Amino acid sequence: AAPRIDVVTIFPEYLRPLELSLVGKARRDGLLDLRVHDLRDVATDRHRTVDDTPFGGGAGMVMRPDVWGRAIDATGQAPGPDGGPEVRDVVLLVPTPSGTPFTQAIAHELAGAVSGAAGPPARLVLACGRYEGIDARVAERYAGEPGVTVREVSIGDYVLNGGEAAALVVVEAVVRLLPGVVGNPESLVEESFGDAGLLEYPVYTKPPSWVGLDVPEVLRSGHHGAVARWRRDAALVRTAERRPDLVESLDVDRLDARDRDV
Ligand code: 6GU
Repeated sequence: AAPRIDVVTIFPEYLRPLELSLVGKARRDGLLDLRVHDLRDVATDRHRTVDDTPFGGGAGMVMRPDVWGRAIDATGQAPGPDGGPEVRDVVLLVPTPSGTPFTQAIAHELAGAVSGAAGPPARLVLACGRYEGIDARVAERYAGEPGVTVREVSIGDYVLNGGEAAALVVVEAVVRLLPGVVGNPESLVEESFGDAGLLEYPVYTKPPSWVGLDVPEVLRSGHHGAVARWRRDAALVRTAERRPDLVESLDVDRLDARDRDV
């Protein structure tokens, strides 16, 4: 069976970009079983209510745990492609500005989990909250469920109106790491946040001169050793300028000996 991802949201149309480009192609090629669900489908009143006022007072609305519980449980009821029920471990991922930072390392973990890199494949369920968030008992309940891992993650230090845009980010970051999705897996290794923990070096293509700006001569020299050296230096300079926090956490043992005093 293809790796499975379920997204639950009150705005299923918000996830339409997942029909496009690399993720859309992975789905059409049968490399990914991605399903988007409308949270309101499991609401029980005639207004299909999913939220209510916060206990303790305060502004805004909070999403109801009973509605979320039914929606999350329902993602496991959907039969597999063979029509039979599936029992698989679940990673419940909740995008929230109060979460732990979402990183490339987490993307790799999730890709490994859903593709069954180490053991039976897990299902990944993304729960997109709106308003002031989801009643905290939802995370608590599923964290206590055998076979379920709950991860509350933030995609950065800014506030979004809901988890949907973050879910798009998480799905794209994970899906491109699934086996067979990126045609040339070499494009996965030289990237920012790849092995070395550095930002990517600047890249150039034709024309060699544009509006008075020239491509660095070394890149046109055909000297592969010199090109590699230049790119390595440029990556280090760029990282030091833009992300001093990353330089702090560089693993000295994984640096080229020549880089250690740059
Ligand atoms: Cl993951 N969700 C929301 N709603 N806002 C965010 C976020 C996530 N990450 C940063 N801001």
